[in-house]
Amino acid sequence: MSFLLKSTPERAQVWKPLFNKALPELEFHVWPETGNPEEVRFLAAWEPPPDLLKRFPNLEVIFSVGAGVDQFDMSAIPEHVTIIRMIEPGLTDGMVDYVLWATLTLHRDGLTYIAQQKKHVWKARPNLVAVQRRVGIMGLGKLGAPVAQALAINGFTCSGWSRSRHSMPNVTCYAGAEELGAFLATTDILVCLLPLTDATRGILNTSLFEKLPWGAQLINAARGAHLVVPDLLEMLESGQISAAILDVTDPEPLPTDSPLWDDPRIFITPHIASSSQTETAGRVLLDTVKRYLAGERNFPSRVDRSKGY
Ligand code: NDP
Ligand code: OXD
Repeated sequence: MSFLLKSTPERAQVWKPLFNKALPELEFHVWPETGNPEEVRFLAAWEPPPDLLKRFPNLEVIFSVGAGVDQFDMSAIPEHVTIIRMIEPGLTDGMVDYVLWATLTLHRDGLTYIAQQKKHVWKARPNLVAVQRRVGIMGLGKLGAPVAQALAINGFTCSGWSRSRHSMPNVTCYAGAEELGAFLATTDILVCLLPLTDATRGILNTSLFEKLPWGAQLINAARGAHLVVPDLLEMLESGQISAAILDVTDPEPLPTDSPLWDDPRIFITPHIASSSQTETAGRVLLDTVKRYLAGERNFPSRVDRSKGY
């Protein structure tokens, strides 16, 4: 029985000895070396190799080394194969840091001051304090919920929107399509932390932007395909949206001729909001494999194929 890792050399260097020590009976291979393909029961990858089941006919579990699974072609993964994504504290902490930074940047007019500095303009804008700024998080999952909590602790007036009803201290929670309008109407800074599914692709579009208060700002730290770029550009021109921080684009890397690069109201970061941290993610992966081998199947990180996340 074996475990196959297709990821970075840094992760392989740490995870292989970790697994070898804790589970010596499980062979650990690092792609492109696979050992006997018929022995591969577990695969951890960002993008699995092609012809997965032809290559590894006895595969039981695919782990995403990241939080998202939209990069997997689900139709090529048979139902009997369990899909597990990464939920680990390092990934969560990184996202909390990123969204706090992005929210504070927008809250304190950071993009305006960068643009002014380029033109040597000294011009103060009136300040709001955090409680006067309403931040709305789309997606209250493993990342969105701690982000909402952190924003609330930092004094922002915080709300969240998810598919099912959530409840958490100091965050007004909205649920489902019927409450989306009410959520948007009270959101000055909109943060997208939704998974990319058929239901959420292109959700950041004109119709949604028009439901936000005038001059609202956007942070997309989820996936580029959530955003309809021409709609954002149009909303920036009209003033309905005043600024955006985008960590993700479609495609990635963002083509050098994209209009997003040169717009002073847009701040681009190259998909660095957060990532699985080698040490903490390795321990989570090992723990999950141990529990799987002991017969456990209901992991919170198990992907529900009917929902797509
Ligand atoms: P989770 O699956 O834990 O949470 C997803 C949240 O979105 C849940 O609250 C879910 O609702 C909600 N949701 C899903 N579909 C809908 C819908 N149709 N309408 C309303 N709400 C919906 O995901 P994570 O928090 O772990 O991660 C979120 C995403 O962040 C990842 O899928 C990935 O794309 C992105 N990401 C980006 C990174 C970056 O560096 N930029 C790093 C890591 C992740 P409910 O709670 O009811 O199920
Ligand atoms: C992830 C990511 O999904 O890094 O983990 O985007």
